[in-house]
Amino acid sequence: MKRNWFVILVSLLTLLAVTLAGCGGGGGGASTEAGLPKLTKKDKYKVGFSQVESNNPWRLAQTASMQEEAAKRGYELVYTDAAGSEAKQIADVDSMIAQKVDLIFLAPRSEKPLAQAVLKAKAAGIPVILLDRNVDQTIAKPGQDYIGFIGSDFIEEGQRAAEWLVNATGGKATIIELQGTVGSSPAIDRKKGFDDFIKDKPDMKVVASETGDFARDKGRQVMETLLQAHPDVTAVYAHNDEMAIGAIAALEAAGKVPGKDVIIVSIDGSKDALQAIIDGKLGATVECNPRFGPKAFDTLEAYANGEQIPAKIINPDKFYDSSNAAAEIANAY
Ligand code: GYE
Repeated sequence: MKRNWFVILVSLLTLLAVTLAGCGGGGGGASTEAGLPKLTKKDKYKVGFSQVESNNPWRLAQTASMQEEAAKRGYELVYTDAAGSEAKQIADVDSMIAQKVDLIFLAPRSEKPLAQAVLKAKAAGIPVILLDRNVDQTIAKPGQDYIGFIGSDFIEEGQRAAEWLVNATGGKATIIELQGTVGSSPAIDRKKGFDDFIKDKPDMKVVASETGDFARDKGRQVMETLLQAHPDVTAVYAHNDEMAIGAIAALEAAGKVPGKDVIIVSIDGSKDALQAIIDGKLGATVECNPRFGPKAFDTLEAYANGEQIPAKIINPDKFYDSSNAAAEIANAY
């Protein structure tokens, strides 16, 4: 009998100790309280950067920015390129875990499969910062499973593209939408932002919406096919510039004049896109800033200092159309 009471007492004390430890945090803020792996302060870190693919200027600019910033701070950067494959990206994160990097910067290809990679890194005691794309928040949570997300507000990007298109077409358009990579957060949110903005505008009609995987040639092929079914199209909304440029090629091949017969709007703000605006082929592009290096490494250092890291750090985005493309092209990537 006495022994039972003793067991109950010990269990209660253990529970109390676990609860108190969980509430501690020692000034680390939300990000360090909920079981996130810690980052010990060091002069130089060995960090991983898992890139999705390198088939467009946006990705190349992002990689260059990360490499430059790592070099500037004298950090070792373990860089991988998943070449557009989720399986490869998961394996890339595994190899970073095996190499015992201090922290992983992950640009996840899609929301669900890469959320599992975040959990694996956490289990191995390696903190993760998400760059430019997010993961499924029901599987992995900021401040708990990964430190936080740095990137653009994709819903707002979609809204801004829609707003420009409504003005440019007088609120009347037959639209083909070229979506980004299936299951990726920018594709999901850029679609949502655009759809929400036009939902009470009955003359803005999306007649087809298909993925071009954020790639120029895929965008061109998909546009060629969709044009056959919808020769009456008057507008294109592409989730990135590369697909918009592909769509321009498809329209020209079909004998249409982009910028006149068909108005095009996209997202990213690449040099090629600004040139297409100057040439009168692309109407406008919402900037999505790829230069993550300084902010990414500042966030790493802030985390190591025990500062509270927000769940989302949002990059401000500019906007380019015929009024500023010529003045801005020299600064574009
Ligand atoms: O718009 C696109 C890239 O995830 C925000 O991915 C990024 C997007 C960007 O391949 O061009």
